[in-house]
Amino acid sequence: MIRFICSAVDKTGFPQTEKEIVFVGRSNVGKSSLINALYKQKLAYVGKTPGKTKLINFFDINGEYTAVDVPGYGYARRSKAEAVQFARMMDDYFSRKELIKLVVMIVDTRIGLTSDDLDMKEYLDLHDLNYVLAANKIDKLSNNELMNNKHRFFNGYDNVVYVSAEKKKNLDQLEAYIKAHL
Ligand SMILES: Nc1nc2c(ncn2[C@@H]2O[C@H](COP(=O)(O)OP(=O)(O)O)[C@@H](O)[C@H]2O)c(=O)[nH]1
Ligand SMILES: [Mg+2]
Repeated sequence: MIRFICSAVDKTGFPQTEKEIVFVGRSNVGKSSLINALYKQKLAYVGKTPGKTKLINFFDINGEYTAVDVPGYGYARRSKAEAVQFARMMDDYFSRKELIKLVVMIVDTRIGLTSDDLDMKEYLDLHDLNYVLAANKIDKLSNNELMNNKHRFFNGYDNVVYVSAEKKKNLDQLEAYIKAHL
């Protein structure tokens, strides 16, 4: 059974868990869609307004692990205060390092890693966190384009799964990757 545990804005609200798999990504990359597709239910809000979710959401996945949905990054924050609050929330969350088994970083297969994605990757490397790239929206590419983009954008990475949240493609590969890191 998959169950919503709670939402939190800071570490005072984080639940006690054992193993976490966290989903990160630029706003609009399809993070909510991917979470919903992977767990076959509407856990995350698929929205038209980028950056709407400002909470960290925790879900219990069959008692096996906790899936964590953190707010999207890389859109212009309304204010400095908002940006500072976001950074603090991320730092608070990622300080739970020993619980975090894998970070699923969702990127757009059509554009590869943007500078915001590279900042995120650097942050993960700095904190020594395991991550897998979920290169999403492959349904928007022809086979030939996909082959070219794999080569152009993802050549240096051995930890990539190419998926489509919308068409539910290769989600079993992502699931296997997650299971292997629990
Ligand atoms: N074609 C296509 N569209 C997608 C895919 N995943 C998400 N989208 C669309 O991209 C937009 C943003 O999706 P959402 O899940 O809200 O992204 P989030 O901001 O990262 O949570 C929505 O219009 C989705 O329908 C995908 O795999 N393929
Ligand atoms: Mg979302």
